[in-house]
Amino acid sequence: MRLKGSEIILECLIHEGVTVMFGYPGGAILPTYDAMSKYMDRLHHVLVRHEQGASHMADGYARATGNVGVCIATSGPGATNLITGLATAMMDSSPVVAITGQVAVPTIGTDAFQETDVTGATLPVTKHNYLVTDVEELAYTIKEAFYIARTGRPGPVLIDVPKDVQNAETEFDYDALEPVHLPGYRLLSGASEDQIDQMLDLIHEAERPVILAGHGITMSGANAELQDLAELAQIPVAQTLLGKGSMPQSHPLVVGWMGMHGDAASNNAIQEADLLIALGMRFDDRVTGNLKSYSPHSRKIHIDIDPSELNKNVVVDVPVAGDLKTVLRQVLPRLERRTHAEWLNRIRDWQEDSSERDILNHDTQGKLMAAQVINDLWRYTDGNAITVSDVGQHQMLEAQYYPHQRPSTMLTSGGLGTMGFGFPASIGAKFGKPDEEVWAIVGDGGFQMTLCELATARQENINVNIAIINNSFLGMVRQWQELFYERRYQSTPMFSPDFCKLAEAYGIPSMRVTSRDQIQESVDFARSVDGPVLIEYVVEKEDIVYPMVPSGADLHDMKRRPKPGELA
Ligand SMILES: Cc1ncc(C[n+]2csc(CCOP(=O)(O)OP(=O)(O)O)c2C)c(N)n1
Repeated sequence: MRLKGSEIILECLIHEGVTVMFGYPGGAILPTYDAMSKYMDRLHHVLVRHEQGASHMADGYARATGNVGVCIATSGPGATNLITGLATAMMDSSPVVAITGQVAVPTIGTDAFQETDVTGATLPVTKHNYLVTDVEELAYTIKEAFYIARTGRPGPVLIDVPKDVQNAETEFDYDALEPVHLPGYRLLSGASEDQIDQMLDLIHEAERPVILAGHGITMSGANAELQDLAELAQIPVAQTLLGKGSMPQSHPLVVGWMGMHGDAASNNAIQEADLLIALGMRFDDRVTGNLKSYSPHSRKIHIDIDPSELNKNVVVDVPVAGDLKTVLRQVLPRLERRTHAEWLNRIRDWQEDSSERDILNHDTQGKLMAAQVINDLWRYTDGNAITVSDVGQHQMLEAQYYPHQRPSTMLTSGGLGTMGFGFPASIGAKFGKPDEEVWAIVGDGGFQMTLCELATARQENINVNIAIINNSFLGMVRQWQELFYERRYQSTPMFSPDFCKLAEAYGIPSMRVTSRDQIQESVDFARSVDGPVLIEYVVEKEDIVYPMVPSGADLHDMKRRPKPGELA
């Protein structure tokens, strides 16, 4: 059938399984917007209020579902507004396809109105990108883009389509498209027999092993294999921020989270381990602290789908480039049972020490603490919501106080640490998982970066619950100023609008919570609203997230909350 480029774009999206896309129109993408009216029964377009929101929504959709999220924007400023979201998706290996309009091919390079070198600008923040200058290549390019976004180590892919290419006509037959063939793009599967032998030897010999479970577990669908490995050989599991939920948090072998604000028990275990089994993680500096003193007594196995991650930050004994699920399935049949009772007891002692220091076990003299809010949200949502946190203290507290039992239910910007991600990503997540309860957990600072999407939430009547943890500060930066800059609070005290009045202006129901006994009511209220709802939790202004490994310090050198009765 003969179709225009604009129609081919939308046909291809449908063939790729896309049902919703997040975008904002403009001159160079107008032909594609014009064509949308024909496809509205199969493709829902969500009109955002800022293109950054579109890229975060596509990312939130992708993280919640594992499917590719799609965002769409016009040339120039529309495309450049996507960049923060693409970089966020890139750092966390999230499959996103972005489609941007470009000025017509003959005007490229003339500084035409709203022309930007979008492929140049997004090169470092995409897994791959394309400028399509011939309508004959459009359909295959889109097919290839989806393939690249979702295979191997997933990531964002951008397709820049000049306006005249959208208007040009050609024959379209999706089923007749060539299969994707990419010389040099090798999809990895299993490990060699030799590597399996080496891994098994190290695991069987180890007395103090620790599994480091990363985001790759869930992306590879290796959750059951992880649990089998841990249970069979009785190996404690420490998780990265994005690895949370890879195994149920309540599982007795899950020690907790690792790194800068991770559980002390995990960090201590890593430092004292004689074997690290790193699965689908990348030894980020927030996870390792000082590399020179990182886990000094351990031998190390590292399995990752991306060979460039191996021996990048931490040199390991057995590097394995492969798909985690496949590799673990090779290991499991030959794995011998182990007990490690002494090692697990030692870890339990560290956990008991942590619970004595826990703010939840302190008398907070009636003050409402952010940790209490988040822990109560967990309690009253039965620990079963999808939470999408923004970046800052509330994000770290979410990771500490909202234990997740299922994969892909704790979404946050880990690698880039993008403030403004949480709220729009929660909208994307809810589109992907309409039957799940979705909470955006955001700070007063980050929420103000993308709060224009309140209008999107209202227009779509999307049922997201927004929890603003309002401490009247850019809290995490204030924390660093308190600890490392002698309390010089430069540019961190924060004026905010009356969030409840703001919600009202958007026609969104809201509630302000100032004491702990209102939290249950706030959750009941949020659940009773069919559509967006905003709850502002006014919390203690100057609290510190403990434990904290200062930037670049040794992983065991944690600042800890004093036990009750101890002086700070
Ligand atoms: C886009 C962006 N700008 C700046 C930062 C640096 N930063 C990290 S946390 C933070 C403070 C966040 O404050 P808020 O959103 O109020 O959350 P809180 O820490 O108080 O929970 C800042 C400014 C960032 N991560 N992202």
